[in-house]
Amino acid sequence: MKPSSTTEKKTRSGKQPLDVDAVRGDFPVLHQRIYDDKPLAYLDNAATSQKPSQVIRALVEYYEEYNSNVHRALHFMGDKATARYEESRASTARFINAPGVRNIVFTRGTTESINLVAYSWGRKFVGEGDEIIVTGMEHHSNLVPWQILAAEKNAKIRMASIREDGTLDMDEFRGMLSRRTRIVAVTHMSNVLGTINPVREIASEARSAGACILVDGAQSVPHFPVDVQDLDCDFMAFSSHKMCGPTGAGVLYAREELLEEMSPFLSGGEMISKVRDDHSTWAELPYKFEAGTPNIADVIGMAAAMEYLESVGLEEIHRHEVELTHHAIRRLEEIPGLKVFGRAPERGGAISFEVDGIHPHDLSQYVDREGVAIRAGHLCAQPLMRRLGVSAVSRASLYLYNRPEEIEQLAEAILKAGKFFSHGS
Ligand code: 7TS
Repeated sequence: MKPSSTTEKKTRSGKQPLDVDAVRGDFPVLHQRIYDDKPLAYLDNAATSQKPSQVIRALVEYYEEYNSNVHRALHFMGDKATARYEESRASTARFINAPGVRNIVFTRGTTESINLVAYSWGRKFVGEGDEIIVTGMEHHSNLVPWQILAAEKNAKIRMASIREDGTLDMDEFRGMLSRRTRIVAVTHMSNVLGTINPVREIASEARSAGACILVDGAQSVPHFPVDVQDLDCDFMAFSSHKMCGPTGAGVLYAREELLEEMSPFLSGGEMISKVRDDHSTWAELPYKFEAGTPNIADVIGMAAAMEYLESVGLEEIHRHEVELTHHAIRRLEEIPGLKVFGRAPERGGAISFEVDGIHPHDLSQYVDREGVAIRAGHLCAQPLMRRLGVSAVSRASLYLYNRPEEIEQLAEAILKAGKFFSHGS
């Protein structure tokens, strides 16, 4: 996918700051005004990101020019769809520096990728008395599949604690590792606290204990360079829609030897080699894990999104987000009665907070009327909410196209909400 001329300039510029105006030019949705002519400030990127024209065009092109099923049709459009679908796999492998395309399984997203591992790997390699280590900051999608597996196998979930500053208690985590540990399932970046976990170190500790490691990359892969070989992880799961791509597509990266040993997850067409009357054999990797007609258009759109992010520069995106996050935290903490959760030194742009006397749902509805989109709720992290001593939080989450003006719009809206709710009017 050809980057826009504006982003093309930035790619060559190395360590220059990200040209946010040029980036915003690529996102049609950001230019609208809502309610009473309020500029839209979209600060709900951890839930899902907006899509640039380059991605939207890739989807339209697929449907207008070569919509066909893949790996079967012996005609012009079928060949083109298959070629683009498989090029997308190569782009994905490059994006996370996987050894090759056999390591890349396309799924519907992070949730499906983790379920795939819990079913196909977990049901084979986790048994009675075995242990699965997770952390207290996991999204439900990296906890519930392990709970189901543990209940089925009489295995045990152990949850490593979060310290006061929002970082993982590494000493406790090390103490939990033992010969009974089968897998460590850890988020790379918390969708609540923004904490970036030391995944390379966790992987190396897990490996020394003879355990596997799965990294939930839903909030990391979209925001900074992730190299699965450098991290030395066994599994990495992430979603297209959080990285400027379409919904309904995602990735499971896995080591080849693990994929070889694992049983299929879904079965039927596409994933077989030979089908006899009473048994079947499986297709080569990664097709053994891609039963049925895949989400062709959205996988192609996801690869266009990766190419877009590469053209802007993942380092540049991360630097921009970290700077804006520090600015946002400083600005928000000037607001009386506002408390930000999480103080990890290594962090990204998911900023959760509470405001005295205002329920997070009321706050998010109020700031919405001021044009600001944030999220409120337990953020699919109920165990973490319990540890924070709250039932819900408000969260602003940032991405490459956000600007300080939007932080100001949020701060002003919260101040206005404070006055509104204290007067009870
Ligand atoms: N893991 C993390 C760390 C996440 O933040 C999310 C989604 C998921 C897994 C699940 O991803 P999915 O694409 O399969 O749904 N997080 C959020 C959020 O923070 N607000 O809405 C969705």
